[in-house]
Amino acid sequence: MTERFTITTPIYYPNDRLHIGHAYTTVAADAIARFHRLRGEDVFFVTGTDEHGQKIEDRAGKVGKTPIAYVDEIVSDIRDLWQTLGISNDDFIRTTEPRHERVVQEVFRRLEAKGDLYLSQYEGWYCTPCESFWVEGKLVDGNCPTCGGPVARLNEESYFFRLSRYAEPLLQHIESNPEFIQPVSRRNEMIQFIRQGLEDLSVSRTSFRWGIPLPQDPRHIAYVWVDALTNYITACGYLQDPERFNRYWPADVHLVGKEIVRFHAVIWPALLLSLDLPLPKVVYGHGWLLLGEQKMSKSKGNVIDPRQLVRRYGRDAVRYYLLREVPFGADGSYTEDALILRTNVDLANDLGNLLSRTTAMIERFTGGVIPGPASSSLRGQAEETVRRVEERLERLQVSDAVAAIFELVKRANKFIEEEAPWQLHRSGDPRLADVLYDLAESLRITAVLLKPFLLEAPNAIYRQLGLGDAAGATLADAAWGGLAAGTKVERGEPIFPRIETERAAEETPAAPAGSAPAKTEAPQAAPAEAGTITIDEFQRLDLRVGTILEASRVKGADRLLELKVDLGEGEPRTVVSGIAEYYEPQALEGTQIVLVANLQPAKIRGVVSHGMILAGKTADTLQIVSPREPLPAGTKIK
Ligand code: ME8
Repeated sequence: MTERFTITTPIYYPNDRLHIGHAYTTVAADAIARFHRLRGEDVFFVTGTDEHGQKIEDRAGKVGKTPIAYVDEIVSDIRDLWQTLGISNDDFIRTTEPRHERVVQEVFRRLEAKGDLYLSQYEGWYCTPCESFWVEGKLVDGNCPTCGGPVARLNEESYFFRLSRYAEPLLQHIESNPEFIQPVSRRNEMIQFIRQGLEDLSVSRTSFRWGIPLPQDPRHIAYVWVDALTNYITACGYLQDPERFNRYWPADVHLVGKEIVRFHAVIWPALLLSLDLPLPKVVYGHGWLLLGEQKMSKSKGNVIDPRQLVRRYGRDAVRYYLLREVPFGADGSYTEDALILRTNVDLANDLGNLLSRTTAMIERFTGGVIPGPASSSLRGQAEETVRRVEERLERLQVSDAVAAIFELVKRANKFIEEEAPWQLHRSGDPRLADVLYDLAESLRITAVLLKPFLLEAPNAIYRQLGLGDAAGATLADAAWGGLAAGTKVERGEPIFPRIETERAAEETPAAPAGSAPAKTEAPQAAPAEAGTITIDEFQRLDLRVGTILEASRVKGADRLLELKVDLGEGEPRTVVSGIAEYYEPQALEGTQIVLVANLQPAKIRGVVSHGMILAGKTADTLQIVSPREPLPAGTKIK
C-alpha cells in the first residue's frame, strides 16, 4: 500500500491581508508536500482560515461590515495568493463551513461526556490579537508575553477544559517521542512549560457572538483556539468520513510558527487525548521572518506583500528565497537585497549558467545531441545529493535540502572549468562525450530534485535538455543514467535572467562608454551625398568574424563583459562589450561574433578594448550578430 503523508499549515486569521511571513510557512509546507508526492506517496496537504473570534468581530465592526462579509473578501484574496505562489493544497478549510461547525459542537459534547468540561468563572487577562488567556503572573510589564500588546481584564462565566488532568500523560508522550516537538529547543521550552503545572483552560466566551455556540449552552461561544485546532481533524474527515479519517489522521506534520507551538503541543494533544484520538506525529515550530529586528506581523503593520515580490521577481525566485535563505527553524531578517542576491548568484549564475553553458557546448561540439558516455565523474556526487535531499527533508531541514541541490550545481560548474570541454573538443579527446553527458545528466537530476521547491525551472531545464515537460518525473527518475544518449537539446532563453538594480545609461552595447569613434579622413573620391557613405568609406571598416574564447564580467560594471576573441591572429583580442544584461558570460564561450576590428582602442572601466562587436537591439532584447554557419576566425565581412 502506498505510504500516506498528511501535512498542515496553521489556519490563518482573515483579519487582514497575509504577508510573506504567512507565505513562508505555506511555501515550506508546500515544498514538503510536493516532495512526498515526488516519492509517490498519497499526500494530504491542508491549509485554511481561522474565521471566528473577537478579533475578527471587532475588525469587521470597525469597517461597518458583518463578520462573514468581511472574511469572505479576505479569504478569497488568500486563496488567490496561494494560487499565485503555486501552493498545491488538497483542501482549504474555513472554520465557518458547516462541516466544521458540526465537528466542533460534537467535540464539546464528547469533552463533556468524558467529564473534562465544567462551568465556572474566568477571571484574568485576555490578549485579543493573540486570542490568548493569561494569568497575571505570566504578563510581561502588564502586557501580552507573546506579542507585547495590551491585554484586557475579563471576568465572565466560562466553561473550562480539564487541561490539568493531561499534564502527566503529555509529559510522558513528549519524553517517549523525541520527534514530537521540533526543533529540540521548542521541545525543551514545552517540557519546562508543562512542568510548571497546567491550569484548566477557559474554552468558552460569553462577551461576543461571532463563533460556534456550545451545544450544551448556546449562550457560550467556543473559544476560538479550540475551534481552530479542531480544523485539523475536520479536514481529515472526522465524524463524517471514517475511511478518509483513518487514512489521513494522525497528521504527520503540523507546521507552525514558533509563537503558536504552545497551542499545538500542549492544548491540542490534550484535547485529542480527551477525545481518545491519536496525536499528530510532529509539531514543528519554525522561526520568524523579521523586518529589521522585529517580527513581521499584521498587527504591527511592518509587512511585505508577497504578490508584489512575485510580480517583480517571479514566483520561483520568491519561493527559492523563502525556502533557502533562512536556516529552517531559526529567525531571519527579510531584505529585498538578499532576495536579489540569491536570485542572481544561485539561480541566474549557478543554475542558469550551467544550463546555458551545457546546452551551448552540446550544440557546438556534438551537433546538439547528448552523447553516450563511457564513464561518469559526477555520478557519485549526484547520487549523494539525492540521498541528502531525502534525508534532510525527512528531518524537515528545508533550507539544507535546497542547499544540497545547489552544491551539485556548483560542482558541475567547477567540473566545466576543470575539464575545459572546448579543449577536449579541439584536441579530439573522446572524454568530451563523458563530460557533456555528466553535465546534462546532473542538470536533469537537479531538475527532478528541484520539483518540490521551484515550479517553472524544472520544466524549463527538462525542455532545454530535449526531454519535454518535467511534470511526470518522480524521485525514481533522479537515478543516474535516466538520460538517454542521443537526446537532442533545445537551447532556450536563460531560465533566470539576472536582476539588474542599477543601470549605467552610458554603457550601451553599440557604443561602450569611453570608446572614441575612429577618426575618419574626408573622402577623396566621389563626395558622398548627405546621409550616405561611399563604398570606400565602408571599406575602411575592418569587419571580421571572431570566436569568443572566454567571457567574464567587468568588475563594478553590471552591463559590461570582457571578451577574449580569437580573430585568427594568434593572440586573442580583448574586447569590452555592453551585453552583460543579455548574456551569461559562460554561455558565450564558443560563440561566433562580428567584430569592428580596426576601431581605435579605448579604455573602458580600466580595461583596454580592441574593437567592438555588432549587435541588434530592440526595446526589450539584444542579439549579437553571428554568421549563419561557423566561419574560420578572422574571415573578413564584405
Ligand atoms: O496564529 N515569520 O493565525 P495568524 C514567519 N489563526 N511566519 C509567520 C510570520 C513571520 N513574521 N508571521 C506569521 C494564527 N507567520 C491562528 C492559527 S492554527 C490552528 C490557528 C505564520 O494569521 C506562522 O506560521 O496569526 C504563524 O504561526 C502564522 O503565520 C500565524 O498566522
